[in-house]
Amino acid sequence: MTKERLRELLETNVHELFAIEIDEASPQELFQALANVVKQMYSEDWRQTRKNLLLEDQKQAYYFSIEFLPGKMLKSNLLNMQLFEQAEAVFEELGVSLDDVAETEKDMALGNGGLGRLASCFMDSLASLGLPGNGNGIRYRYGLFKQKFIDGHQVELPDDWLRSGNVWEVRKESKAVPIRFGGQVYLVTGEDGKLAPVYEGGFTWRAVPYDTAMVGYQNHHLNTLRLWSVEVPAEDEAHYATLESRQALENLTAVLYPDDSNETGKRTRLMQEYFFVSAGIQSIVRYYKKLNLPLAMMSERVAIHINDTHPALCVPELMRILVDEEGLAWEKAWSITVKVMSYTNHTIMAEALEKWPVRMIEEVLPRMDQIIKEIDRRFVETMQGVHPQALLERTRIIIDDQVHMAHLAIVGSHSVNGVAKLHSDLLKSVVLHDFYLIYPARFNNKTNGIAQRRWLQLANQPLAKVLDQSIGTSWRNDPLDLQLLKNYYEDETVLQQIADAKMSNKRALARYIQHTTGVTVDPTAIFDVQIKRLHAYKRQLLNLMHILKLYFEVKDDPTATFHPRVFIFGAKAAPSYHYAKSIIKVINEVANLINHDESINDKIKVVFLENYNVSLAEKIIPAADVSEQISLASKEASGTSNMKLMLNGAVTIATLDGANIEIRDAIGDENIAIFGLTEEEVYQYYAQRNYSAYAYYESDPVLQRVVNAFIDGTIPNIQVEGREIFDSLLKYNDEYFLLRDFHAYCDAQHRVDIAYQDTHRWQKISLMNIANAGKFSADETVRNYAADIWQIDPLFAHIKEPNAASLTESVPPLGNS
Ligand code: 26Q
Repeated sequence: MTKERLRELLETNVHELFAIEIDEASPQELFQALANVVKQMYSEDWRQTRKNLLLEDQKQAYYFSIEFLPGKMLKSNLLNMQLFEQAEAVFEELGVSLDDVAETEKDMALGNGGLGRLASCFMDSLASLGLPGNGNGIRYRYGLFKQKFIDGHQVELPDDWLRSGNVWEVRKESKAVPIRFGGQVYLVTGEDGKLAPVYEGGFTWRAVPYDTAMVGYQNHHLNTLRLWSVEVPAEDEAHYATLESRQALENLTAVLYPDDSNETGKRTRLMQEYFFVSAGIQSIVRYYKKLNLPLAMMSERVAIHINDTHPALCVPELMRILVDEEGLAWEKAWSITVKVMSYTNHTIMAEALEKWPVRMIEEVLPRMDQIIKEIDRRFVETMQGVHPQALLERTRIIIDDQVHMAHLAIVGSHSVNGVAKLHSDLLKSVVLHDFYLIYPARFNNKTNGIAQRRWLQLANQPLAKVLDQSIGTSWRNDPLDLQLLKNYYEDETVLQQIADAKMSNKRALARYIQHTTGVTVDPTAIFDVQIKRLHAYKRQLLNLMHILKLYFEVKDDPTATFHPRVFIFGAKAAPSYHYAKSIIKVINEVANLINHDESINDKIKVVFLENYNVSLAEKIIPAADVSEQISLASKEASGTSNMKLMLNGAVTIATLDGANIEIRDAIGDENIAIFGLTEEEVYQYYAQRNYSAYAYYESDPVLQRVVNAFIDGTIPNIQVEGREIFDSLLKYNDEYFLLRDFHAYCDAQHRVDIAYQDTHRWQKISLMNIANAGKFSADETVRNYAADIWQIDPLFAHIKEPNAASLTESVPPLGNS
């Protein structure tokens, strides 16, 4: 595609869409028009990929996730379709920048954080590896709330992301399916002697899919992300004549639940879970039946992945379809189900483990209730005598009138994985130990990874250019080739070029900070970044306590010699998470205090950027010098911002938690600042119950001054929040061991400061981080899921020259074969 041709297509689209001249088009209109061109251009490949999958009899994976967080898609699609440079050139002619045009796209923010973003990184990798793998989720009318700060407090505003339409999606009216809720179910014996369910009452809503193409990286392979939206059933319009009845229906897919840690037990949430699970499974079974293969072979064509427990109803729903609708015997259906399903656990935090009251499931999903009870009964029955009764009482699915969704997912899957080595080990030894005794072979690890294309090629073009010029461009296809950068460990020119790229990114972020917050920051200061959801266990408060310590140091001695730092936070708190919101308020007030204190002389700046999301991450990460990964050891399942920041040359300060451990192993102790309690030490405290926060407080005057600052008036406007934090640390004995780790943390921060002041040394550490980040590519992770769990192959893997692009021409149209 030449620049000229692209411009022609763009002009035609501007004319057709808006009836104006191209030079009259606003960036927003240019975005719409270009996205349209892109869509027209990939539609042929998209269709062809689907045909080829059928022709090649390929097994496909379906990733069921209640969250997807793709962010903006224009640049990624341009890159993957080899149109990026041409688009840049066309816009240059028009006197606008591609960045300004791309910026007008709304973020698709249908997720809370790590879990949703991981799902989208996996979608990117699946397509880029040419693997047949599709997403299945919910098309929320409103994405994750937009965060504003008013007087330092978090305020939530709706994210009306669909207001001006969504160019990427295609509504598939003809693929709609009915979803049944409520009422009663009786089993009656039919003429064939089989039990069949008879439904009474209840209501049936319609699930309509919206498909979005997931474009592979320069390989003409396109998968589908299918998101379901609720609608009034066509034949039932009359029943939904009133505003109220329509409202109730529309509420189902209206909002994403904004809590990423607390099991809230909300009816609508349960209905959402069933809604996208049932719709997805119905559409998979419908597709499978078109293949004219026996149902018993389903696991040779279909792999269904349960991303955390939210889609765990996949297990009973597939059973329902196989038994009730397809007439299979229970045992046969069960054997198929277990072979098809696999499950990933993303958390060990007890409060995030989903449980639903049996009563609620009975009422909302009566047939699911019966099937879950039968699964539970048979589980206990088959294990009786094989395993101790006490073990079965702990592992069964229904305990104390609650359905344990993780238990359902594990019993119904052939694979259970954690998301980093430590996390997977803890699943086996602690959290799911009982299940490990029953099903040791099911347990495995798949360490998370990130989309290197989005997080380096697109987000950090200055660095990408340096890499191209030094190690060549092979890293763009194979992230492991970033290793080649090690050859430049002593190369002053390359080291300086990397540092220059960082500086230009820091300048850009400094402008953004100035523009959005009014705070002036100096790009020669250390940019110290903590970006993630606000959670007590992630310990943003520990970061703040170190900031206060530095503040007092400068107050006491204006000649303090540490290098100036800008502390940058990005974090949303769940609207119902009171304590997390208090921490936001206090960080904002500390920022106010320090940023306006002239005696600090710009040695410290604190910036809390509003509305952290994928697009903001793309601005912050390339500009980061220091990456804060300071969760209490054992609590962060993996973390993924740790990987993104490393890939962009930031130096990590970290506890030995989640994937930080594997990052340390990859780069060596000399290139990371590790501190704090280990997971074993944390568990020892739990066992011995001998932690006393007060003892640390009492014996350490520096710590005392920092902790007192929350209640002694040092920080203005935080009477209530300051007291809450103070009490959490002392009265409630500091659940996440901040006081215990405080000194070690400050010491690690000091080591970082010393290293930074030795510019040459810092540059080398930064280079080593980039060079070793390839290991954490989602491509690698997805390859492992594909090989070990899903058993899927790339399209055309069996053909020697895997060039799908040239092959597509010679494939006969469907129906001719
Ligand atoms: C559960 C029940 C009811 C309502 C909400 C929830 C809920 C929703 C979202 C529970 C958890 C989540 C999200 C969890 C999550 O994002 N976990 C993160 O997953 C990342 C990808 O594996 C890891 O890197 C992070 O360590 C982990 O915290």
